Amino acid sequence: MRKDFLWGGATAANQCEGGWQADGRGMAIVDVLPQGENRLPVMQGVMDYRTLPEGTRYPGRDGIDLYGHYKQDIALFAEMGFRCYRFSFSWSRIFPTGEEAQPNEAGLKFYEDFIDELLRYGIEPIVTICHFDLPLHLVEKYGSWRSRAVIDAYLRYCEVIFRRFRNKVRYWITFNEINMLMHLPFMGAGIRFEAGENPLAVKYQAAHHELVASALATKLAHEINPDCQVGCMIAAGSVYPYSCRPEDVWESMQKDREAYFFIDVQARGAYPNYAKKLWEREGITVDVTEEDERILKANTADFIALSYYNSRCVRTDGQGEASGGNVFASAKNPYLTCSQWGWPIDPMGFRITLNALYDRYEKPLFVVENGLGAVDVLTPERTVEDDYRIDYLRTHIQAMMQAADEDGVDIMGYTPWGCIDLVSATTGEMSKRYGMIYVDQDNDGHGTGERIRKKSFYWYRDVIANNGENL
Ligand code: BGP
Repeated sequence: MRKDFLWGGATAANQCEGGWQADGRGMAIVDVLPQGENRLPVMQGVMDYRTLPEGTRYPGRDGIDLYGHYKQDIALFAEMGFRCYRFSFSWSRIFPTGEEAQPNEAGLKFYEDFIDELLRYGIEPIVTICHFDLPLHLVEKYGSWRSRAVIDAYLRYCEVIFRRFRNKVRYWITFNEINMLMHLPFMGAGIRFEAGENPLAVKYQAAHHELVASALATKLAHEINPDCQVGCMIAAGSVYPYSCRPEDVWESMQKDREAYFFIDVQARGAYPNYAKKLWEREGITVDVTEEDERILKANTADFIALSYYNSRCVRTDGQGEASGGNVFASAKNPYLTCSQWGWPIDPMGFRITLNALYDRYEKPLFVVENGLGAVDVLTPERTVEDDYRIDYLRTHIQAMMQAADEDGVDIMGYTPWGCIDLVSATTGEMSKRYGMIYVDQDNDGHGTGERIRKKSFYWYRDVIANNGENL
């Protein structure tokens, strides 16, 4: 385990910030993700949010009002002993349409005050530049990342924040879970499909533009501050073959490659042959210029950030049940129990995933999301006895420490997801809680907004104080 291991927590603007109309902020993707049954088709890019009925609620707009509570919330993070805090900037707070000649000073000032508050407590800011977040204007005008124009808009935004926070932010992450573009294209990257389009071709072209943008942002960040580190990030989780049937093993390898594809480019600097072959087979032409190839090669990521919630499993015999509730299709793994949302619980899979990533890339890893979404009950004593969450975190931290101490995987830090309860990305609801801090708010946005320490709050405070030695 590194001596300077960065223990902390993670959130993102799109799920907790609120203040969606404050200080000149422009509309963003999250502002049009509805609550209820229309959420999934909108996130998948197969339903246009402009056709949603009157009266639809958009829970991401209000989040948990971190915007109005950040001093109080950061004080609670400091009380837990956080050494770092991962959060994201809302792009449209800084460039409301993405195309202004000058940034919105009020938006920059908000993040400056926010970062100063963290630094006052000695908490290292880890900033995700784009966490499922894009000014809606860029979606409407250009069709989002399918257009090269969005690379320029992203780089203008990057330049402004890299310069403004040059002396305050040392760790940047270019895109949250970049591979989510393949699974939930509108939520992840603002991609909505038009009739007659080949969705796979659109997604790979958008992915290419994000990859070039990520490489150019890495270059720019290093030019502006040679001491900063820029990471890429994937939704990770090894894919197991259900059996030793060679077809199962082959299929698990293909599924793993869906995520590796992005990191192969971001960490190694070139498109892997298996991707080029896949494009050929699918009749897809991705517009990749020689200049793009040079950019990708010359500007690889300094570290690989990842989220890990669960492993996955594939079987090719057409038998058995599917594991429910996850955006990644998976066969049910009979050796694992599942969360209330059907996500398998697999701490050993975490160790396997960390080893697999480190073997493949030999770059430092940063675990920037992990955790258990669960329904919490506030007791009459106004506390939450979340032993199930403590169990999940304990076993996962153990697995991570084994990867570091016994297997030699270089891990920079650990920031469990949703350290304060926030709006769930996939369900859009509050009832799927990850936090060590309870927020008194229900699925319809009602509640006092009061922040309450859960049992896991005190447990995690001790974990950090002991540097993970006493779980
Ligand atoms: C990841 C996202 C987060 C977060 C988390 C949990 O994919 O990066 O934004 O929400 O998953 O997912 P959910 O909120 O759907 O339980």
